[in-house]
Order: sequence, then C-alpha cells, then structure tokens
Amino acid sequence: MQHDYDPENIFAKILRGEIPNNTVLETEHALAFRDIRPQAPVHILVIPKGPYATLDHFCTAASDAEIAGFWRAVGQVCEGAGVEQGFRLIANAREHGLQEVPHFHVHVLAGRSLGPILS
Ligand code: IU
Repeated sequence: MQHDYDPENIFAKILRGEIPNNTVLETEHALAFRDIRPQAPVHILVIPKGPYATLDHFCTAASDAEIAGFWRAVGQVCEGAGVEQGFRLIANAREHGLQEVPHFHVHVLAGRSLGPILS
C-alpha cells in the first residue's frame, strides 16, 4: 500500500517547534503531549518523530529502533500520573477511522471510567 505523508499537518508543525504544545514526555523517537480537546481527565497523544501517517504506515515502514522507542514511550505514559486505575489506547486511521490529523498518534485516555466501546 502507498502511504502519503503531508509534512504540513499540525503534528509535523508541533515536531518542528512551529506550534507550541503541552509536552508530557520527549524521547529520541517520540513526543507525548496533552490533547487540546481532552475527552478524559488524562488525554495524552503519543506520536513518533518520523513522518508516518497511520499506525500501519508506521509499523511497516519505521525502523525497529523507531518502533521500539515509540512503544516504550507509550508504556512510560501509561505508567504516568493519573493512569494508575487504568487507561485506554485509541489509534484512529484514515477516513473510516475518523482520523483528523494525518500523523500517526495514539490517544492515551484515563482518569475516569471510560465505558464500553464494543458491545
Ligand atoms: P484523531 O485521532 O486524528 O481524530 O485525533 C486528533 C486529536 O488531535 C484530537 O483529539 C484533537 O483534539 C487533537 N489535536 C490537538 O491536540 N492539537 C491540535 O492542534 C489539533 C488536534 I488540530
């Protein structure tokens, strides 16, 4: 599958320092920051630093070091403050996944009971 990446998307601008963000964690391969429209008391987005549009793009095209570094950062966020009672990860992709920002990101939601998503 061909994966296109738009370098002008908002998260690319955040990574280039062109737009401010509320950083929670920054590592060699990942940036974690607070969502501007939080859906839970804890709503953190974790993004890889490389130019990947979706989870499938990232997991098929990124290096092992990038993949390991990214998921290690997700793990650190999921051990952070406010996540002790559990969390949910969401990764939306493309049109049917209602992905708004075309730079791969994982939502970490926590801080309240999140309710069922599958019935
Ligand atoms: P989605 O998975 O692409 O649908 O989610 C994008 C998220 O990015 C969404 O929750 C927005 O509130 C969030 N966001 C942000 O944190 N900062 C921004 O400048 C923009 C979107 I635009």
